[in-house]
Amino acid sequence: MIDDLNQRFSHPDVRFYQHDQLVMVELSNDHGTATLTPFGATLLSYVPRGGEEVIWVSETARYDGAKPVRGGVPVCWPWFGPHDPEQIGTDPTDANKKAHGIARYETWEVESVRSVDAGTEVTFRLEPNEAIRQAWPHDFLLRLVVTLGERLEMALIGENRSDRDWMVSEALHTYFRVAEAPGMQVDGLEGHAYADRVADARRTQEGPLQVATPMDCVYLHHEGAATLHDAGNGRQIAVAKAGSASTIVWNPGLEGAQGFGDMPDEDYVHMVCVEAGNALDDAYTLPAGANHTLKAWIGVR
Ligand code: TA6
Repeated sequence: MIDDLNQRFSHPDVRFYQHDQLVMVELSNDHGTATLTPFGATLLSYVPRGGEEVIWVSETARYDGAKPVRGGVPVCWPWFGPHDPEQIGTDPTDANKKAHGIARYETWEVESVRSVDAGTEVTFRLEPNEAIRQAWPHDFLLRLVVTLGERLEMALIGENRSDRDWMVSEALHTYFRVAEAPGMQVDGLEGHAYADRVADARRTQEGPLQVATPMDCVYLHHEGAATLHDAGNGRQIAVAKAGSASTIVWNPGLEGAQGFGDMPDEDYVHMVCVEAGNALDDAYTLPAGANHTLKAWIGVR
């Protein structure tokens, strides 16, 4: 399997290898390194050249192919959060409709590996299979294109191949590794309305955000960039985006982390999710035959 992938997608910047039950793809060029797994098409590491790891992955994460790896950038699609039958417009039925949609539980196909002007690019694709149809009975093609360039670019392209329109909510659920999440400043969200899912309230962000632990907020109609001030690591991490009207900021806090079997209790201090997405009020209709691209760029300075 690994030999086959290394042969089929032979490229000087790319290497496939096995980690427990998962295949890994490592990209490495003058801009840095990035590691992904086709399981969930999940980015697990991004180290810009001369810099340090940007992405948080739990030390106790499982790489068994049964459960999403805790950390990295899980792909949430075609629904974000718990399945909402009214919003998605499909029948509510059963446990097949897992949190954050179907994409992060599936092994995607590697479609291509190539050099592009911006850097080195890998593309994964996902199409319906039996398990997916139990949860999502509509034809689609989903691609994730990741480019390791001056910045790391992720493009999630969803195509409605069915004969009816449906709603999509989604996110590139990016876990950032930071020195100290509690109180960390995030710029760019000021003045935006948000849904606070811890307090179950709607509010407006006054001034720069200071990360609370726990917090679970969906910033609505937010199309600009957000900048994390990771002062303890002497860097700023900017998340720019396109095709995304929501930015989700999440930290589980101590109690939340204690509730996860795949996360050390104290690690909530060293991670925060800042996610490019389209969620809650920003879910959109994807008409039959149409496609939508959600992009995020991660840059460090
Ligand atoms: O993006 C924030 C969130 O939706 C939270 O509500 C929290 O549940 C988190 O994602 C992680 O979800 P998971 O299913 O990966 O444990």
